[in-house]
Amino acid sequence: MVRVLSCLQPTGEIQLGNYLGAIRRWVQDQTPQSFHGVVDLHALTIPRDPAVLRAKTLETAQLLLAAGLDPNYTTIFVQSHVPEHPQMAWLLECTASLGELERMTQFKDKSAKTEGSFTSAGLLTYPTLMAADILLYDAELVPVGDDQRQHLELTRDVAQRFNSRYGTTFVIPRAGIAKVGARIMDLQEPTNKMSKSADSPQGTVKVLDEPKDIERKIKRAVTDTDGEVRFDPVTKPGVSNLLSILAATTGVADPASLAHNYQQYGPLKADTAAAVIEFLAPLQKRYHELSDDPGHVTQVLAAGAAKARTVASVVLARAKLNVGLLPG
Ligand code: ATP
Ligand code: LTN
Repeated sequence: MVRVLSCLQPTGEIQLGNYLGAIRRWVQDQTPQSFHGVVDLHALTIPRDPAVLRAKTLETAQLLLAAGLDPNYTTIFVQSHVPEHPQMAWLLECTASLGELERMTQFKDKSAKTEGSFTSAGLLTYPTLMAADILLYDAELVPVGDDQRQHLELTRDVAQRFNSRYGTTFVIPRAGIAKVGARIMDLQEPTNKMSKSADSPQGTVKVLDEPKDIERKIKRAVTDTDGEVRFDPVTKPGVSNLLSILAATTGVADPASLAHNYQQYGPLKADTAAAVIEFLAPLQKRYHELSDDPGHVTQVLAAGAAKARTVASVVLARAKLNVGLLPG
């Protein structure tokens, strides 16, 4: 059984891209070797309202349960409940180079957005905390969306460097990126990825959106003026995004193969909206059922943190010993 780990940030309401690119596959492939975290420490790279962060952390965990992660198999935990994460992150911060971290596109994009105001040091060191999340669990496979490819490469490089400096310590993980749905784009700006923290309410389908809102957002999605339905993400990003969403929500392996069913954009949008609504309905129903029992998720997270620590503490002890820290 392959050890799997992947996480998501409690930075907003989960959107369709998170679900199609990541969470759905966590659910399909879950085994007793699966670990999934709500990474609240990562969310602190930008100042947040404390009450909102706390609420979003719980809501995110609840959504993972509603999506079908079963705590009888999968370990679901909150990152800050497992103190091994920031400890390991320091060892990895001292293994990554400044240049490597400065070259991360996520750092460049996000620091450009905050330029002139406050840019936290955590935004730069974010990828070493992410590497700690992964390496602490001896994870072999990390199922993520396409935007995380570069962070996974960095994790591998840092793990290999640590192993060659201090002797074999870490398992070298690989990224698992979906063939369809790995990069869902914003409906209003289809050259940007859909993101839960972007300020684009009409371009983002939240997984808990009402059917009428989903329909409106998809029907108003930006396309182009040439009128031909064709899968070509470079010259026709909007139309290709709709075809990708339709393929991913109806279990079709090749979005290009759907294009010939449509002569106009209207029917493509209508079918895509219907497919998304149907696809999200079971998750929405379970989410509302779970909301009636908020104590349940708290219990799941307490048990998850305890289980996560049994694994993470062993790997952290191994890394501390190898790097030369005196056992306490
Ligand atoms: P933020 O906007 O705060 O950066 P996000 O919406 O990008 O958040 P994360 O919590 O950072 O989401 O990511 C959780 C998982 O969802 C990751 O594996 C990420 O690759 C995946 N993911 C995020 N956006 C998309 C998208 N548009 N298409 C496919 N996968 C995505
Ligand atoms: N950086 C990721 C979230 C994340 C993650 C991880 C993903 C933090 N730690 C460990 C996989 C494994 C993001 O921004 N989507």
